[in-house]
Order: sequence, then structure tokens, then C-alpha cells
Amino acid sequence: MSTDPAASEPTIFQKILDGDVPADIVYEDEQCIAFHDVNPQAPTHILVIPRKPIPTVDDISPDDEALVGHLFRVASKVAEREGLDNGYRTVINCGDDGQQTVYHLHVHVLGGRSLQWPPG
Ligand code: DGP
Repeated sequence: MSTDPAASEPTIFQKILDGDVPADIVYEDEQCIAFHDVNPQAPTHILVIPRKPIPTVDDISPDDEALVGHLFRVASKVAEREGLDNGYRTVINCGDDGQQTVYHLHVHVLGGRSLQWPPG
């Protein structure tokens, strides 16, 4: 699935990027920011989002490949900073069946407990 960002209202994550909605930001650079999820599903639950408004995994273009790699390198850095030394999970939900609710690409970083598999 794909969504045209120009055709819709700014997402809540765009509002966080624009400084219009507060967030507990733990990392930022020129390409992305990372902040605590407002509805944590694990003791540590952080979202890493690109500044570029890519709606879903299906909207990642060849030009975005380095950016997406960077998101995962930041996820690893954040996990290390948060002390997730015993492992953690990265998740990207895509579309309705994937339970994506915010259509701005984001990597969930979940840890701080032993996580179940498979997810529901
Ligand atoms: P997803 O279902 O994969 O689209 O995940 C969206 C996540 O975004 C969900 O875990 C809750 C989180 N979230 C939604 N609104 C806000 C917000 O205003 N602030 C923060 N920090 N997180 C939010």
C-alpha cells in the first residue's frame, strides 16, 4: 500500500518533527530523530523516524536506501544507550493489516524484557 503525504494532514510525527507536539527525544541528527513511544509496549519502547516524510515501507525509494540503513544504525545506537545489552526487537509495521497507525515511517525499538514470538 502507499499513501500520498501531500494529500493528507500532517501526521503526529510530522508535528513532533516541526516542534508543534512535544516528545521525549533521546537522539537526533540531520536525518532522523528518536523519541519514547507514548504508549510503550515494553519497558523500553523508542521510535526512530526519518525527517523525510516517507509514509510506509512501500514508499521507500531507491534514493532512500542509505537513509533506511541509517535508521537501523541509529536504532542500534539508541538500544546501546538505553542499556539493552541482552537484546531487543526492531519492528516496522506496514499498512492496516500490519497495524500501522501513523503513516510516517518509523522503527520501533522494544526491549527491557524477554519478548514473545511470534507477535499476534
Ligand atoms: P504504529 O502502530 O506502528 O504506526 O506505531 C505508532 C506508534 O506511535 C504507537 O506505538 C504509538 C505512538 N504514538 C502515537 N502518537 C504519539 C505521540 O503523540 N507521541 C509519541 N511519543 N508517540 C506516539
